[in-house]
Amino acid sequence: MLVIRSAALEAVAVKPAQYPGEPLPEIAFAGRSNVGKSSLINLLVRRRDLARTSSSPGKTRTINFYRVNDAFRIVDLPGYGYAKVSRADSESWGPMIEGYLAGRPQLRRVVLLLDARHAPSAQDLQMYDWIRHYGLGGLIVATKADKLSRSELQKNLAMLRRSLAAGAEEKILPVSALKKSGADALLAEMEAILEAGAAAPPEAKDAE
Ligand SMILES: Nc1nc2c(ncn2[C@@H]2O[C@H](COP(=O)(O)OP(=O)(O)O)[C@@H](O)[C@H]2O)c(=O)[nH]1
Ligand SMILES: [Mg+2]
Repeated sequence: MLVIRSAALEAVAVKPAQYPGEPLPEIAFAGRSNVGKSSLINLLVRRRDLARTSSSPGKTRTINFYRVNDAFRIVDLPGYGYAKVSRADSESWGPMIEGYLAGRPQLRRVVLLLDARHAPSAQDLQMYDWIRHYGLGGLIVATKADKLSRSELQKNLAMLRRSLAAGAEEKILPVSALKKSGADALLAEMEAILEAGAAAPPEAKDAE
């Protein structure tokens, strides 16, 4: 069981020169603004306020690197899909994310967060295509599961799986930061990802 003993913000970056230098393995988290990404990161590391949570979405336009156990990093990618950001901000988002996905050899996986209540947006689908393109897919988190009944949740997990055309090997894990549920299953996946990476470094990720 992955036990998080320490977690600290190590770097806030808008360009690769600002990424941390030490090649620790990284697991990144992506999703629409307000999907619950900061809340989930805080739940994983059991800190109320490591990643800032906000009821005014769209503010995080940086890539935030959290160093965990001095062994790996959780990387908070900037949220997308919020209308009220400046044009300059929305134009810098794509290159910022792609620069990270394409140019970060120690990146092991990108966890895509989707709201358990809703069908994925066009941008969610595009994001997941991108994640798959770089060979970093296979783990999806359905957030805010507390907002659904058990049967609605089961129905929506199946809907998300169909919408993403996700295969049986791809995992979709429900979580609730409010009820503090789902973190253990996600931490177990993260541990497996980190161990697999240590055993056999992946091949070049953008090979055709
Ligand atoms: N009911 C419920 N609300 C949540 C949950 N996670 C986050 N929220 C709320 O959703 C809003 C956005 O959360 P935040 O973590 O800042 O989202 P981010 O923009 O993706 O980082 C906040 O008002 C949170 O309190 C959850 O599991 N359940
Ligand atoms: Mg956030």
